[in-house]
Amino acid sequence: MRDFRLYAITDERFHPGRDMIEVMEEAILGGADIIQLRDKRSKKRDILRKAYALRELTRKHDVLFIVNDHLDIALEADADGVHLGQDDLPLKAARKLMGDRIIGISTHRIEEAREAEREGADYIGVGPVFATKTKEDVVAPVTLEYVRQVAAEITIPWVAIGGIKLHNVDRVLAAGATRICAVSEIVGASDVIGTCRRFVEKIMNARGGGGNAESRH
Ligand code: 3NM
Repeated sequence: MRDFRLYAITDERFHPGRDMIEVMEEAILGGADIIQLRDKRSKKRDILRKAYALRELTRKHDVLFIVNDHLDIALEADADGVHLGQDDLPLKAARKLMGDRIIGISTHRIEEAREAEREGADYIGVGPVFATKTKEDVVAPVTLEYVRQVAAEITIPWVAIGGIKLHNVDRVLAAGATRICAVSEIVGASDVIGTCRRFVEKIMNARGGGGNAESRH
C-alpha cells in the first residue's frame, strides 16, 4: 500500500447541486491520494454506478480507490480495497473475499487498533478525533489522547479522522498523525483544490519538521 497522506471521502450532502465526480477530481488535483466512496443512503445499484465512475477517475489520476462497507461493490468495480467498521464483516472473513486488496478498519480505542493490526488490516482509521456530524451513530470523540496512543504503538498505516478542519489539523499532526482524513472540510469547501493543498502542505511540514514523524512508518 502506498504511503498516502490525504484521504478524501465522498459525501454528496455537502455539495448540493455539484457533481460528485467533479468534486472528487478537484480533491485529487489538490493532493488527495486516496479516495473512498461512502454513501449510506443510495440504493446499491446506484452506489455501484458511482463506484464505476470513481474507479475510472482514480485510475486516470493514479490514486487509490476504496469502497466503504460493500465488499461486493468493491470487487465488482475493481476497487483497490474496502473500508469496514467494527460492526461489519469481521476482518478474517473479509480477507478471504478480498485477497490481496486493501482492507481498512475504523477503530475508536486502542484495543480495536491492536486487534485490527494483529488480524492483518492494511490500515486503520483513528477517530472521531473531534466531534463530527458527518457520521451518524459514531462514538464520542476519542480526543488527541487516542491519536498519541496509536502513534506510539501501532505500526501499520493509520489515518486520523473526525471533525478535522484546516483550523485544528495542526493539533492532530502535533499528536503524531502523519495521514489525515477529512470529509466535510474537503467536499463542502468552496475551494476544494485549495483546501486540499493546504492540508497536504501542513501534513508535509509536520512530517518534515516533526523530527521522527516520518521515520515511524
Ligand atoms: N468515520 P468529517 S468519523 C466517516 O471516527 C467517518 O470512524 C469516522 O467526517 C470515525 O471530516 C467520520 O466531516 C466522519 O468530520 C468524518
